[in-house]
Amino acid sequence: MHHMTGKKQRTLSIVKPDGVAKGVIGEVVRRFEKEGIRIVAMKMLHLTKSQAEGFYAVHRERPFFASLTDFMSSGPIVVMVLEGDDVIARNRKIMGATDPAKADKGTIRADFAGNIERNIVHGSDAPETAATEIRYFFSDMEVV
Ligand code: FUP
Repeated sequence: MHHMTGKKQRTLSIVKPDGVAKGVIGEVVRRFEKEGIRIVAMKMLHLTKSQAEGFYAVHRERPFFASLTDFMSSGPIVVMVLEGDDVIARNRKIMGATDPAKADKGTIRADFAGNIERNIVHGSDAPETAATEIRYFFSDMEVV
């Protein structure tokens, strides 16, 4: 389907440590490509605790912050920049709801996630956060 009036956007996607451990990097990438979303940057890295805290700084007062940042620094992740028309919303639809128990059938989280914390993928939620999150992981030169 062509989105003639859609606005080209970029968003940050992360395959979290549980997704890498479960061997679903390729499956996540396939779901993006199948929808015509372009991957314009990609790398694997293993966050330190303080790098995970920096990424999730907006959540630092939440009760789950310590556990979430322990999890996010527990193993390698794959970070990607996705590009396409309305890609922020489209990515979040492909991901499914934060809590996999509430995620629609056929979404990444419904299919693979264990619980609300270990939920396989991250996706930016708005253009401003997308820009901030992309900058957290990628220099301009690393985005094609
Ligand atoms: P999302 O935008 O779907 O990633 O969800 P949020 O920004 O609300 O939450 C960010 C991350 O915090 C989630 F991916 C997992 C974690 N989280 C919890 O561990 N417990 C909660 O109750 C809510 C979020």
